[in-house]
Amino acid sequence: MPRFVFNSCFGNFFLNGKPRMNPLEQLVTQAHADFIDAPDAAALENAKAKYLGKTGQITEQMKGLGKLAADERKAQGAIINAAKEKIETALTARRDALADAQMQLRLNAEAIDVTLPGRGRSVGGIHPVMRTWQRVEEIFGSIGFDVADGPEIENDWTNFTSLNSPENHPARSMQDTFYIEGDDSEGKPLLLRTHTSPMQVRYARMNKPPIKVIAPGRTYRVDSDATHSPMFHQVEGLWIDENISFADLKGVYLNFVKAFFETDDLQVRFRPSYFPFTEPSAEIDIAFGSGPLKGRWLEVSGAGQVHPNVVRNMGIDPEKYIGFAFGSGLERLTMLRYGISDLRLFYEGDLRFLKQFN
Ligand code: 2U9
Repeated sequence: MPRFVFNSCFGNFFLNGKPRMNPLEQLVTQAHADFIDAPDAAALENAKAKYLGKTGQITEQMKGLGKLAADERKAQGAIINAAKEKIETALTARRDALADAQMQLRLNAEAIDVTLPGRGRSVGGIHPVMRTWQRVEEIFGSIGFDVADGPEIENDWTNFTSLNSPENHPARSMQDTFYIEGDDSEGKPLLLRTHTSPMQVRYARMNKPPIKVIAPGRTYRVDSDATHSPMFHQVEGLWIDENISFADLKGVYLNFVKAFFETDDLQVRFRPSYFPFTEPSAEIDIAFGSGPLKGRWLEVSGAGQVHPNVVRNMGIDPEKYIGFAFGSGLERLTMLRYGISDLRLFYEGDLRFLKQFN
């Protein structure tokens, strides 16, 4: 029978008179070997449970301490703790080694060839609607029109009331409006402008006649299909002076469409219409004398003589001053110029479409 003799001071064991590793040292050595053998993190955690888990061998040794006398418990406790620390150190070392190996595998698999040539940055281009916006500003600028700018979030008075669409007036329902939560300082609703006209009202209130201005910009209406987008672009024009007539409107607009479509071979006609802010009002149609759209009347704009109420709301005396206004959709002008059939193409961000304009 082998006879173990335990020296509690040094933890040394003698077997049959020869020095031997004590059971705790053996446990540490075994744990170390088991951890090294663990091929991955899951196996390592299983090996850990064998020593440090609830029923692990170190834990069981700890439980046994309760049966020992106080001074022996202290000495034996220190020895078990020392063994436990060694096992934990071995565990951490193996965990780190496995994590490093894992990372190395990933680095190898995801290696980047830094010698490959870069992809480069392609040059962006101007959106076709923006191109139209720029052209419109250039053309009207060349005949003395200023360009107005203003907020896209508007108040009720500037967007509707000042433009002869008082509250509860049926004309308001002509434009389905996006309202913003919360009111302005006077408790009136805030909204996304439904047209660019409020910019012109603001401009006219800050400038004296003659007023000669265009207002291009984004506008918003609750509308979405192949021919309507909830956000779209308009350009409106306004000329107010002491003696401005429909003849001036016709001259200015004809000059614009000829320059914009780069042809003199077109006709313009006015059809009676209704807008709350103009009286009389008209739709403007054009017809090309050649090209794929030859001979077809195409609606390009609304227009009219500015209503005296609107002139008054701009802070101008309607008895002395008179003028015209017009409004066109920038998308519509762009579609006619390039022969685009679906409005939604403008907003899909498809480079195959957009690249054709640059
Ligand atoms: C002020 C007074 C009057 C601008 C006008 C139109 C007619 C018009 C539409 C064209 C296509 C809007 O984008 S669209 O749906 N616009 O028909 N706009 S007269 O009248 C004004 C503007 C400002 C102070």
